[in-house]
Amino acid sequence: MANTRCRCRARPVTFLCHRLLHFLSTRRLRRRRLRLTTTTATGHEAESPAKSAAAEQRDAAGDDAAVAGKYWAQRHSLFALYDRGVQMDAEGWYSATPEAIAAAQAARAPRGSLVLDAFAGVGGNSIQFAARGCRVVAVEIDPRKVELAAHNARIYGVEDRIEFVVGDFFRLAPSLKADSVFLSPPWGGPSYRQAQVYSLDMLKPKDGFKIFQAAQKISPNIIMFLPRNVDISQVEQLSWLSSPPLDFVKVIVNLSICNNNIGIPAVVLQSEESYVEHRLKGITAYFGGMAQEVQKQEQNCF
Ligand code: MGP
Ligand code: SAH
Repeated sequence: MANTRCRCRARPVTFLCHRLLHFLSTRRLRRRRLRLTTTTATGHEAESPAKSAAAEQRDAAGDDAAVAGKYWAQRHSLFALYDRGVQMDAEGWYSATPEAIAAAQAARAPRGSLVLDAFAGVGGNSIQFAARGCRVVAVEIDPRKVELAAHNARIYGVEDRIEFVVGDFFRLAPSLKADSVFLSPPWGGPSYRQAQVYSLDMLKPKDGFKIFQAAQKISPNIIMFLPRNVDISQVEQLSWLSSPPLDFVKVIVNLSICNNNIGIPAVVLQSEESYVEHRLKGITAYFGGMAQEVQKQEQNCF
């Protein structure tokens, strides 16, 4: 359905620097500034004449113009059905997981399982988990985004498999149950690229360790979508947060970790680079049963 190809490779991570290209494209895109508003399928902007203070603030951010132009160009790779009326907001434009990547991430979850999408945004990941045949609880703090996500889910015909919850993941976490948890938290906006190495402390609204710990209380089977410049050694450390502490041995490439078979539930870390049209978009880290699933699927490839 998408004319976008996604290549997800489980391999040691190499950091690709696009900053020069990005700088050049940013200058060009600034000139073609598109306002960041809810946008309809026809490309007409559905912005109300009296812009909210929050919208004004967003528009004021220098990066936003470039982001809007850039992501408008990428709209069909973000949502292949964009032209059927998918709706976005400012943050949605730069945060939605490109559809082919979201589908590849969802393919790691067993069909019929219950997935918690803790930071659901405008629905990019929830929709693909539901399309995979999973049941989804989609938590999102911004009520407007929940409306957009529910609308987008209807376009994909998967709304009956997603339960949308408006709320703060950290407050809701103790009462949530799921077979696996998907984490795609805010990275701090498009300026995440300016960090030479992105530290997990830079994730929002809490640092990556706290986010991971909250998820771990729900399930050890976790998928995390992270910036391509993330400090991979920190990602590896996340799997050591288990209590009681686990012994690990490294298996498969240098990023896969499993327990040493002493009777402690396996915690496995796999990470893969997620590409769209040969462009590295982010790093997907798989933990626990999700990582085992990745290993199984990778082995079946050979
Ligand atoms: P990007 O790096 O801003 O775009 O985002 P691109 O086109 O790769 O940039 P360039 O440097 O090649 O020009 C890439 C992808 O990362 C987006 O499509 C989103 O899926 C994801 N992403 C980006 N941001 C800023 C966020 C964020 O704040 N939160 C989450 N969850 N994902 C983000
Ligand atoms: N994966 C999504 C994008 C997620 S962007 C997609 O493909 O569409 C991260 C989202 O986390 C933002 O929409 C933001 O509003 C939301 N968020 C931020 N803090 C949150 C919190 N405490 N609880 C739940 N959602 C939160």
